[in-house]
Amino acid sequence: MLRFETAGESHGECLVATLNGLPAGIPISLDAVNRDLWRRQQGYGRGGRMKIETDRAEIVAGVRHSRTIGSPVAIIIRNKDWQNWTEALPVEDVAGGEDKRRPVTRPRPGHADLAGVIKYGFHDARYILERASARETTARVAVGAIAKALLGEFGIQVLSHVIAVGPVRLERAADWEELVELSRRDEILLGCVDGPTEGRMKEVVDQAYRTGDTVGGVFEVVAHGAPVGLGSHVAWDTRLDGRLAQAIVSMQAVKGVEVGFAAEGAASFGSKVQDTIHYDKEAHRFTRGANRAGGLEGGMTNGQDILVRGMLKPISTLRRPLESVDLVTHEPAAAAYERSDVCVVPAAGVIGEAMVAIVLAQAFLEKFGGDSLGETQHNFEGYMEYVRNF
Ligand code: EPS
Repeated sequence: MLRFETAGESHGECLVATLNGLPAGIPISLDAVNRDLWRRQQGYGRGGRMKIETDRAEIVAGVRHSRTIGSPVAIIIRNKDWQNWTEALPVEDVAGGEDKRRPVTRPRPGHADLAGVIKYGFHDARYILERASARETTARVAVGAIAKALLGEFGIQVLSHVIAVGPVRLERAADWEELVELSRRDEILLGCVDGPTEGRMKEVVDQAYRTGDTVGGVFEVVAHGAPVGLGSHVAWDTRLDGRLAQAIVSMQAVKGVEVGFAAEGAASFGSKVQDTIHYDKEAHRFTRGANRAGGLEGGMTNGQDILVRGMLKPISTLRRPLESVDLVTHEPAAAAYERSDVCVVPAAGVIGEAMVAIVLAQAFLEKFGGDSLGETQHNFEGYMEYVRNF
């Protein structure tokens, strides 16, 4: 069973992740991990924090000589901003540091602040927001890059693109080569494959900048090359579509998820929605008339590209703050603001890739197992030969 955990506060010393259950022998490139961390930091509308940080993974266990050795992989990503918070957020409560504390007593609508302070018994939302912050996703992206390394050994790749920012939407399908090209760019605007549409998305972000507002959107994660049969129809918690949905909605600010063309399908007749089945006798394989199911039928992969979309609400920290109430005085007060992002949809796409890669790697290892990469490959190849002869 592939398991991962993260720890770390947004302005603490570092973010930490552990990943346990990988076979030995998977090639790991720190450059590839750091490239995904860099991609997560990009996008038009990112805030001041991204100018402070240059996220880099330090792998401190589980990888030796560039390959996994079967033991838990442990990763650290240091927060450069920590040096500005050493007195405000110390581990030990040293006497005299009280004046350095910056209590947050005006909870932000839409953030974890209010429910968190009531639940955990604080009158300072600092202790909640430090962990609720999407900074935590840095650790998920590092883990996702390791999961991608496993999947890559079996020809499975996971990428993303932005299909909507506010009301501006990409009105055409993107093909896989466009996503590959997008992932190689060294300058990222809004992560949309269509230039004119991306330009209109930028105008929406500019409008949010001008008005002290924020804007959300929709990203799509595509997993290419997955074999038929990952996940299972037999139980609610083995259905892969449900597991992917949980992974995507667990991301900060994501309020909705769509597998394939779900919304469109709900508004159409069945004859227009199902992907017809065909057989290519020369290639010895089943083919489909379309991919509206997003690569998942009955909670199992069907061999087509896996399509999962995340719907992101606008970030809840607004420069022009919304109405709130002071936790101490109970008087009306403007919500807290230090700094924030205006738009994070392209970054969310990269985080979505990580979550999809982790869930797929889990399902992959459930099916094929193996303590070493060679053993996993042997199991995989045997199954693929069986599928070819089916
Ligand atoms: C984030 C870092 C945070 C926020 C953002 C995500 O940095 P700071 O709070 O120091 O500015 O920019 O977190 C939120 C959007 C949020 O609402 O908490 C990051 O690394 O992605």
